[in-house]
Amino acid sequence: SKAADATAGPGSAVTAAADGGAVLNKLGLEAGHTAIVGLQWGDEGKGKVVDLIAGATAAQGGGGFDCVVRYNGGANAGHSLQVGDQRYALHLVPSGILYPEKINVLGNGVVIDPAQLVKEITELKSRGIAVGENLRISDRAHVVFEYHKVQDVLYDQAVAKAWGSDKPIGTTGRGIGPCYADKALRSTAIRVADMLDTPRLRDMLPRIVSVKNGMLKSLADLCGQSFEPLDADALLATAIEHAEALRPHVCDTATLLHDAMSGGRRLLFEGANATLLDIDHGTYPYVTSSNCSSLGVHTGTGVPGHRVTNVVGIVKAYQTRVGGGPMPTQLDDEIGDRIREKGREYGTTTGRPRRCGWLDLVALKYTAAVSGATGIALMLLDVLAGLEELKVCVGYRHQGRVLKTFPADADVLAAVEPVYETLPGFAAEIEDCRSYNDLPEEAKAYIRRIEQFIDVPVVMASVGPRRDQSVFR
Ligand code: 2SA
Ligand code: MG
Repeated sequence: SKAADATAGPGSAVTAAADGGAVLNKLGLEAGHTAIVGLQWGDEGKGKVVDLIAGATAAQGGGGFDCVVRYNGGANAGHSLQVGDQRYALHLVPSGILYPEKINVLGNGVVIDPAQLVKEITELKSRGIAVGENLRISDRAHVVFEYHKVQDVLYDQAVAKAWGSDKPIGTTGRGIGPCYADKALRSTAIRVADMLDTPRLRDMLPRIVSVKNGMLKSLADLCGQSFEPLDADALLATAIEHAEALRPHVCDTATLLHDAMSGGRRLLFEGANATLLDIDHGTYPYVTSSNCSSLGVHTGTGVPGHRVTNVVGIVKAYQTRVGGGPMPTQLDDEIGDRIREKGREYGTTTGRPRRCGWLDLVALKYTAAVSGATGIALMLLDVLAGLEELKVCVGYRHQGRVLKTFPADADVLAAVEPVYETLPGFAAEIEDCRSYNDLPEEAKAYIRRIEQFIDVPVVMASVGPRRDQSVFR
């Protein structure tokens, strides 16, 4: 409720009680383990939905979630949470940290940047949030080091040099791709368990740094840049320091989650990035390096597929994309600019302006299927208020034909011409709507068209950043 939002602090029982159990019932999440997954190119507003749901406690009836679990990605994710007048920007720590009774898990599929994680923990503690036994880190997760970040940036530059400016992925520079690449390469990878074993780390890290320095020097040469080799001793000292800070949180998280499920506890999986950025099912090669669709839950945590019965697909009422890669419905006009300004479409992690455009229902139908969405949360609907008409993309035309499936080839996706359907816009601002019936008829028609096209119900719509700015069907 509005009153609770205005007065209660983070994690306070008042906030949880006010919008907890009721929200679960409204979303159809009374039972089962649940995944929250973005169905576009990220920044759909997953953080708000996770926070709404995580706020539900078992005491509120409906049996709330006990564990909030990250399964993919790393510090390339950015969740901003608004609780009362407090704003939190989290990159690695799961959003459930604001509730003292929740266990927050970074699963084996997450890549851990120790410097970033220690920084987030320190900041949360300094703002009065308890971070102890409630944060668990997988001993099997891979660790991001400084050389991964240097490689991330140099590699995109080397690619730009070899191919020209359209080719680079436009990564976040957080070392994500190089860390997952080392995971696949194996010999130069360091997992959290290795980092905690100081003698092993002392043995491994200097050898790895010598290999990395050789490779980074070649990349820098290719880019015509000077390169200062990384200092293995300094990296080792920092890594040992971070390992000590993180040690109390590290465990076998797959076993922890299985024990939790056996004990009747409920799990909430928090996706980072989004389904169109999934390395297998996204718009390859313009993707990130993890399985960000709901499919990543299973490999990224050790919880098998049949255990996750609810998948809430998070969808923005329009389309955005940041970094490289095609986006068929992109608007390079005043409507695109208007959406960017009203929706504050600038990256949480890198601050980059996002490309904006009309909602792409062809892509959404595909991602809803891949991620197995059982319900849709439609976010940022308020941003569309005031537009005379709303377009949605209902087909891709390519070389004179309308494609039957979402194309695997990024060049085809770049060449398609969207087939639009036009719906009437809604003139009135909707940020004060508190129930579905408060919405203008045109907004309801827009919602109905979406669910009809993708054949998944829209269970909630968001009309503003605050918790109480949510309407349910
Ligand atoms: P990387 O750094 O290797 O993962 O970059 C690869 C591509 O993936 C894109 N990318 C993103 N795009 C949008 N949002 C991202 N993170 C969100 C944020 C967090 C979220 O707000 O920062 O919504 O979970 C994100 N992360 C990666 C990137 O632009 C490259 O195109
Ligand atoms: Mg974001």
